[in-house]
Amino acid sequence: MAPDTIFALASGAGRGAIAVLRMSGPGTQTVLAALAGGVPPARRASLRTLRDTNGDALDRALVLWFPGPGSYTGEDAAELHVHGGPAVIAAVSDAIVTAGGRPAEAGEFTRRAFLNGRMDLLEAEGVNDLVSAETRAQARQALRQMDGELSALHQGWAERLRNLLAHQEALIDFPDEDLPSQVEGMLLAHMLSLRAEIAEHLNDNRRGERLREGLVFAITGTPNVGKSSLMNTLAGRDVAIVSATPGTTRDALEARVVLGGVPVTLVDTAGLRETEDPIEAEGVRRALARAEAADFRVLVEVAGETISGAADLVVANKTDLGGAVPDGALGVSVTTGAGMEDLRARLDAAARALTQAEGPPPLTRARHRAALTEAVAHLDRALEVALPELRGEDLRLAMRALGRVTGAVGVEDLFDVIFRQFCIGK
Ligand SMILES: Nc1nc2c(ncn2[C@@H]2O[C@H](COP(=O)(O)OP(=O)(O)OP(=O)(O)O)[C@@H](O)[C@H]2O)c(=O)[nH]1
Ligand SMILES: [Mg+2]
Repeated sequence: MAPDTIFALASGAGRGAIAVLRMSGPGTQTVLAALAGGVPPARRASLRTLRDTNGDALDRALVLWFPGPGSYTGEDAAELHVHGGPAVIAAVSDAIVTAGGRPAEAGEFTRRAFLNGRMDLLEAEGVNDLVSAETRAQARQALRQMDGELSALHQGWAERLRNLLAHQEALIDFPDEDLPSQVEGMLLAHMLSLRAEIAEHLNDNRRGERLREGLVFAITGTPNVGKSSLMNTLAGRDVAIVSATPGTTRDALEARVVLGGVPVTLVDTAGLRETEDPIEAEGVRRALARAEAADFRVLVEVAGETISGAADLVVANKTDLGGAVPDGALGVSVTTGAGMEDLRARLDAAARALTQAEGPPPLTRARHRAALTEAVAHLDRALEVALPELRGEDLRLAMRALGRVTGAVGVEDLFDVIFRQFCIGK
């Protein structure tokens, strides 16, 4: 059965100067004939009057025709750049439905691009990440993935595995030749180096996933040291209640900021102390849990009143009161602003260090990590087993695991999960 012809608003919702409606599917030419009086020259912007079935004018629009298979989806496709008011968008959408189109589901254009071999699963995920990117650093990472850098890495590994498997099978088929012991030695050496390379890539401190998802920085310390004051200053708004009463903050409070080009959720927590008050005790429990799960912990203390605790950065606050800043701590005064520039620079650097990847593009999803971990486990087994037939089976399983990352094999069950995260129109 031929696929439906789908359409969607590809530009943002709401009023705008221009709105882009895109469509894809075998009925695209029919829709263009009905609305625009025919198919304009391919891949060139043409000004056309769009009309409904009664011949009433709906808008004057730029029409772009992208014949398959060279389009984004691999199908016949088109874009209508119409005036961006809700009435125009609604009227043109109605006319497309009348001409045989139906509204697209989330991610349906990119799903078709994948199914038609225009991109692999890693590249499709890169498209989604680029659309969702909030910062330049995230966009850069997404673009590398969309452009196929991560795919090339995986394809290279898959290619080497295929080669190993071919040699392994030759060993099984010609057991009596003279070659075997030499070939087997080489085979094992190659398996070992491939295993090491994939394991090295997994050992990346989750940089790519952290950049994609954003980081969590927890602000902890004893009561009344100025944690909430610091949070408000870093967030640039009044997120948390500040007061001279120790034990003011109970719930963990969050604010989204950008540090070093990375989205960071700052978490202000209850002051840590022994307490009889069950509500405050719950706050302390939550504070400890949030600090434990955070990517980075800022421990605040008051200059001159050193308290030790686990931290990635110790901040000695209230230097305006004259207390000494202990070794290894960063002295600041949230009230006067002294030292705050240094503190921001330190936080920027920490966020960058936690997410920056040198060399090959990093993994960006738990899905990739799980599949590669499985591939390494199969390679380990292949290296251990003595029987060539069994080794071949483990190599095949390792290849399957790798193939699932790019979508080369067995990912039908993943489609809905992956493409549902896309926005409609992508
Ligand atoms: N002198 C001085 N006072 C400060 C400074 N920063 C905060 N304070 C004051 O210290 C008191 C406590 O500030 P908070 O920000 O509420 O402290 P906290 O650590 O969040 O306290 P809890 O929520 O109770 O744990 C308030 O009266 C603030 O005005 C500073 O740099 N210098
Ligand atoms: Mg507080």
